[in-house]
Amino acid sequence: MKVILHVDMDSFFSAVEVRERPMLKGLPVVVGMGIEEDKEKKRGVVSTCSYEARKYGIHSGMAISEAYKLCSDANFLPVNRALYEKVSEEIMSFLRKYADKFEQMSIDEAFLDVSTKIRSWQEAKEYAMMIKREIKKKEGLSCSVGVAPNKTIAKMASDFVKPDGLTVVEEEKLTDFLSNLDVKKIPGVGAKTERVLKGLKIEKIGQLASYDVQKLVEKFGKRGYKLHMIAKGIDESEVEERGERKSLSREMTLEEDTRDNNTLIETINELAKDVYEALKEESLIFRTISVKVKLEDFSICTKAKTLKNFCSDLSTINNITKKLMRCFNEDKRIRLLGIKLSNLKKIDKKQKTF
Ligand code: TTP
Ligand code: MG
Repeated sequence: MKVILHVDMDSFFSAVEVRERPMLKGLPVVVGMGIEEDKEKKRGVVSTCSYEARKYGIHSGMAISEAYKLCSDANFLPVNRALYEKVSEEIMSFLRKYADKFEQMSIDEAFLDVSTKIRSWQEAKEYAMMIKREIKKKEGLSCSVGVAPNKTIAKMASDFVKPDGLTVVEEEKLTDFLSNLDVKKIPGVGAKTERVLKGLKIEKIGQLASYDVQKLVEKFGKRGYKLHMIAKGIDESEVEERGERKSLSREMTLEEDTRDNNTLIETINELAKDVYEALKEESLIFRTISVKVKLEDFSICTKAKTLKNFCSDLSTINNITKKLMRCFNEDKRIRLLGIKLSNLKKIDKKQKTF
């Protein structure tokens, strides 16, 4: 049998802050950007908050000023990212030991494929309980765990009971679990998709599962098919360890060797756009840009620039590649152009604020 665990820490940033300051235990705590610079709490955004603060309606992504209106007595703390990253690393390396295959999804969540270690759903439940206990003992933090036959259902299961939850969805109970959940519980279904589905009179996952798949494909393209599969509880994706990427590059061989400036600029613009899209897709930021040129005689030259700060915007990629291009003042015609971004760093995908 296939058994996947999804572990997600509870109110992660604020739980770490509370652990460091036990006096805050049981109180509303809001962690957010821009708090230290702005005593009036007018600017900045909530990164997360304790469950006590959530009772007042405060949530991630909300303006600090709004959170302040909802609960002015809450403890407002600045983001101490280095600390959360250190705690996250400890948790992840601990979790990795308990998995056949391990995949970290963000600063506070991971998938564990534990299939070879488990022979029944009861055993799977006990295994998850042991992991929860160990994290509590080692880190003093609580998490919620979903156990299921695949990744997507495991993720939905960890969200089902929170905080300190444990939800096991056995293979045979998949349909029961899914059918009455709102479609927005499917990972990746945001307000926009939810609205479109509502327009089709689809509100529950059960309705999505029995909807004509062709009509979903007409509306959403390939994604319609994927949504339908997930609604039926099917997800074949594997838990995969993500190796750290060292660089991201795109190259293009020109239709013919040329020195024509317009063609070169057009190509470099296209490459910049491609590499930028890939950077965004993988939630990376960069410090170094290189431009590679292969000449008509197949000789290769590269020029690179390393920036002072990490960067992720298209205009910087465009400006610097153009400047680097000017350094190639050979007479020979150009056969191939390439852009490489390196010195990469991962940012948190679900994080809207830094
Ligand atoms: P989440 O796991 O989404 O939230 P959480 O752990 O705070 O709460 P929950 O108990 O519901 O899991 O995100 C993990 C951390 O990522 C969170 O503690 C703070 C950060 N984060 C942001 O900085 N901005 C955001 O918009 C979100 C959603 C999270
Ligand atoms: Mg979390």
